[in-house]
Amino acid sequence: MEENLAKKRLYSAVQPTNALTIGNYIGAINNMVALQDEYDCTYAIANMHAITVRQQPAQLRANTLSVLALYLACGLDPQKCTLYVQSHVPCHAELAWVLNTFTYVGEMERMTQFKDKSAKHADNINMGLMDYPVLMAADILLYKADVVPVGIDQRQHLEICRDIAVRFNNVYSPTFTVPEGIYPKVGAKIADLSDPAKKMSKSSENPAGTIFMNDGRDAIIKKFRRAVTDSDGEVRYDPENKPGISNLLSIYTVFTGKSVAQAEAEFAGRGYGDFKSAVAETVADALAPVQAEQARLLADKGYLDSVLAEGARRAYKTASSTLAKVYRKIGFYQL
Ligand code: AQP
Repeated sequence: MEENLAKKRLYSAVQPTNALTIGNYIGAINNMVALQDEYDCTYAIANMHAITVRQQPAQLRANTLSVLALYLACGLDPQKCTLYVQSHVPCHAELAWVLNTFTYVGEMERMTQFKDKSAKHADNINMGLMDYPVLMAADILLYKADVVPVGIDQRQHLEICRDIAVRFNNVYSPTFTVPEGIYPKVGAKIADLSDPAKKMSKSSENPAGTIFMNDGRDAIIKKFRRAVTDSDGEVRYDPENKPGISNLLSIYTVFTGKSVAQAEAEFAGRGYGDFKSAVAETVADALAPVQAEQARLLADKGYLDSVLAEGARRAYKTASSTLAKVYRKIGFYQL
């Protein structure tokens, strides 16, 4: 499969920082799968982003294959989309360097994720952590993406990517496609089960509030049973006043395909205990076949490597042509 000129281009990525969560699934992967027929899709495993916080090398390597196997197990089809590892395409680092010269230090200091991660990793506030949005802009712009499906937590980074692209285009001539974000209608920000004010995150210090895609049935049921709710007893979608219940409703509707109204009607007059059990059973049932398929794929390293080799080849073709254009425009002497 080569670049499809008839379709709009789409780019998204996930960091192999840990086992993924149902937040990553609902906010990103679910949409990535749904959109793979409609768009010309490129999906990365963002290991260069991952090292902005300290990683165990062996674990990072293992997580990289794990994310690929999960992509495939969730239904991404390597015949339809390009699946690759970010560090296999050197153009990302090269374009990020150029884009750094179009980005202001003050803008990066204001990024919410930089502030959050600086607080969390106070002993390692490295330049990469601050430069994360510029590398992300390079990722997206290299593939001329028209659209980027991400969770709401990435909105600020996507806005800065658009600003950098417009800035560059204004200084030279139109070079970059300015991308639009696609945010899920439900579940754009799945909350931590034990603290609904916090985003569910794969590197949270409190795994009790996080459902990992590889959690077993017992762990899933236990975590949902302990999910923080409220005292009014009504299963109703009201994110402001009932964040815990609304979060569970988002999770339930995504995994069942039911609407919020249908789910509210289903649990009208029933207690939170019933509702939590139903959400837990639904998620456990949905994840079991994905986990089995992921395990089967992980046992076939030869196949996974072949998907990544083909993905890197295709990704490099598009990325290197964008980079060559940028180098020409900015006046880098070419041989
Ligand atoms: N809780 C969430 N709800 C909805 N979407 C989410 N995403 C992450 N958490 C949620 C979306 O998942 C995609 C991949 O995220 P990432 O790997 O780039 O890292 P992240 O956004 O920083 O997610 P994590 O889980 O919190 O990772 P760590 O702990 O490594 O920082 C993105 O599209 C994101 O929006």
